[in-house]
Amino acid sequence: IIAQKQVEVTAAKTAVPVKVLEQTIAQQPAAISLKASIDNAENGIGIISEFKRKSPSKGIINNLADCTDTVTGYAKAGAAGISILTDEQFFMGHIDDIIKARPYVHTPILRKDFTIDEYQVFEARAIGASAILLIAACLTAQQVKDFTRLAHQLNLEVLLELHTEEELDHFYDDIDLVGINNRNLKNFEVDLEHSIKLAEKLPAHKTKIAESGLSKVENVLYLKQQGFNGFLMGEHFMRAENPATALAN
Ligand code: IGP
Repeated sequence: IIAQKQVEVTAAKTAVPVKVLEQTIAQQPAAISLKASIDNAENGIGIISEFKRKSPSKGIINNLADCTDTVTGYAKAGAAGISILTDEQFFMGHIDDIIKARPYVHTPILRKDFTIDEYQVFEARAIGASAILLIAACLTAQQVKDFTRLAHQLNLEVLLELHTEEELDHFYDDIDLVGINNRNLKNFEVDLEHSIKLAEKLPAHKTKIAESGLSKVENVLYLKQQGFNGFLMGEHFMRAENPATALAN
């Protein structure tokens, strides 16, 4: 994945140099805080609903739904945040999905991608995202620090995704939100108990997001009780007959 991503990033850099992104960023309004939106969510349950056409584990999930329509529906239904996959190769996403949807919603948008290069951090801010994803499994602890520092300079928040105990050394207090992926990216198994054990090792005050494999209300309530504040859900909404109204229903 990382090698492929490097190819994508190199092409993007050539097409739109960082200098151009910086000019766009200078004209962007202040980013809306995803952390504040989750922390202030009604009933302590902040849903981050995701727009995802395809994934390596599930294949095509929904490649017909319009991103802007879906995202507008998520926002209307009260999503605390919206996650949009921008990875092209594995998830059939595109930065244009965020660029098009952004003007229609006031909800904070998470740019969901494999961040491996500073360029993507500039790009995320330029397209109007509020937060970026950093996946510990893809990065060194030093890269997490470097990308976080840059993100904060650009007024972007950072969601650090963890899955194993070994990855805990990638966490430090500047991280805005910690996501714990319930899904093991190697065998795609979902295990909530594993996530709960990992969450207990993080500071209690940190905003925590449970990610993946969530479709049942009782699981969300259980995870809330175990200290999670946000819930990242994609497939459950994307497989609905109409993803735009799935959260409202
Ligand atoms: C959403 P789900 O099972 O509700 O569709 O999962 C989200 O957690 C998942 O898409 C995800 C992901 C990622 C995708 C979590 N971490 C990292 C790509 C990269």
